[in-house]
Amino acid sequence: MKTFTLLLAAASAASAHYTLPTINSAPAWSAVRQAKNWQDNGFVGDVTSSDIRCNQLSAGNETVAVAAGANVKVAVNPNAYHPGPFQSYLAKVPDGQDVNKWDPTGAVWFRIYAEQPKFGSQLSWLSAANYDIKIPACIAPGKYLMRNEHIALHVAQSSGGAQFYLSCAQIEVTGGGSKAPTNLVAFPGAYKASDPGILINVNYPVPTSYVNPGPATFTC
Ligand SMILES: *[C@@H]1O[C@H](CO)[C@@H](O)[C@H](O)[C@H]1NC(C)=O
Ligand SMILES: [Cu+2]
Repeated sequence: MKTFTLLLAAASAASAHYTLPTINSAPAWSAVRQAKNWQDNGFVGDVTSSDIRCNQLSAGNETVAVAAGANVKVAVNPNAYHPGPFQSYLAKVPDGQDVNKWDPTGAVWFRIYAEQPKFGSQLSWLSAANYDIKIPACIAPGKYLMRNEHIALHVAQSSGGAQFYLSCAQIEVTGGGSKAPTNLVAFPGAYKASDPGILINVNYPVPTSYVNPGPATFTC
């Protein structure tokens, strides 16, 4: 009986996993670098693994143009079912580097979006199939990687329990300005398993605040 219950739990957990395969309706895994979970919908659990960077399986082959100040529509397939925040980061592709292949190691990422829940008798998150993420209007034009993640917190009460669903998209920002991004971080490096937004019981007692993991969000 116990085994049966566990199997059911495992089956429902598996069906609740997801990928982030596209932005702005581009063909799946073209302007988004194909992620290791593209078939099994699995997650990254170790924040010290290099998979926390892009969970990358293979290079991209498209770039989506977006005006600075406009939104990028990030799709989650089927949807970000689990409770937890959506977050987005950018890293500028250095001059002379191939946007399809550049490996964004080191402190190159700045955060542009961090979802906060609504508070009440339980935490309430967007858990959406699409997230509209605004590209800062003041950043320099050029090619960027956009690291999008959903952090599932349903079993995050034990260390290593938080589940990271992520991928890296390739965009070319047009227009814009010249403000230098601040609060740059590396992946791995930006998160610790013990961060209060990663090691957290979201069910009991119901939190009255939530601290997003990562650096302060960059603003223009
Ligand atoms: C880009 O990659 C996708 C996914 O691997 C593939 O289906 C598509 O054919 C590729 N496009 C080009 C132009 O190589
Ligand atoms: Cu799941």
